[in-house]
Amino acid sequence: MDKKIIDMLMEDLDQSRLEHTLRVVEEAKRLARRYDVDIQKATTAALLHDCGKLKDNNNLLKLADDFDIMMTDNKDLIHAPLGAALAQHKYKIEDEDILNAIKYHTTGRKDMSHLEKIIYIADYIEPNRKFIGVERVRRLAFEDLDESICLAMDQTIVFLVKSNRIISLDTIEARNQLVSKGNKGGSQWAK
Ligand code: DGI
Ligand code: FE
Ligand code: FE
Repeated sequence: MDKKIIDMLMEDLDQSRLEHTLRVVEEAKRLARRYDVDIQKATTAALLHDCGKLKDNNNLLKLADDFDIMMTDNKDLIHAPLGAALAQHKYKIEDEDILNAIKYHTTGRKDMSHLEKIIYIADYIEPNRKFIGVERVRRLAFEDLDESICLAMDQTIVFLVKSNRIISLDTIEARNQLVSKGNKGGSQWAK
């Protein structure tokens, strides 16, 4: 089944996106082992998490329209709900947890399942990610999953503020829920 998915992904994604995907799969498997999540589900979700990042941009916009995906001003976010729609209709995935892990992998959301959390953080920490602060999130991911997500979200929010971009309400709600449960996130940064 993984082989079939990879063959299909080779048609839709460019080479660097496919390589990123395979790194996210390895990271997701390690996290699944650590947190007792079904390895096959984690593999499938990781394989498909960016399946909406089509190399053909025209096709992406047309498909988003076909699936009635809300066109925000924000191109970065479309690939996640589009990916979930493609996973369901093209890759024939029925498992809701896998579909949600794909749908929310960029923004997160409140009440994330373990699988959703693992995919979110695997995407953030895969070995080629170089942004400032990633090392600490990488370490935390295997010690305290919620804390690693809280920190990743705070870093993403700061990045979005600095680049004058819209912040998804799902990210804000997820981050607020984690803080209300006692996670420290970016409050640990040097003042
Ligand atoms: O698809 P990937 O590059 O592997 O990673 P991703 O799905 O996490 O997407 C990362 C991009 O999405 C990055 O440019 C930051 C952006 N992003 C994440 N959360 C938000 C966001 N962009 C906006 N506008 N709003 C968000 O809440
Ligand atoms: Fe993505
Ligand atoms: Fe990704």
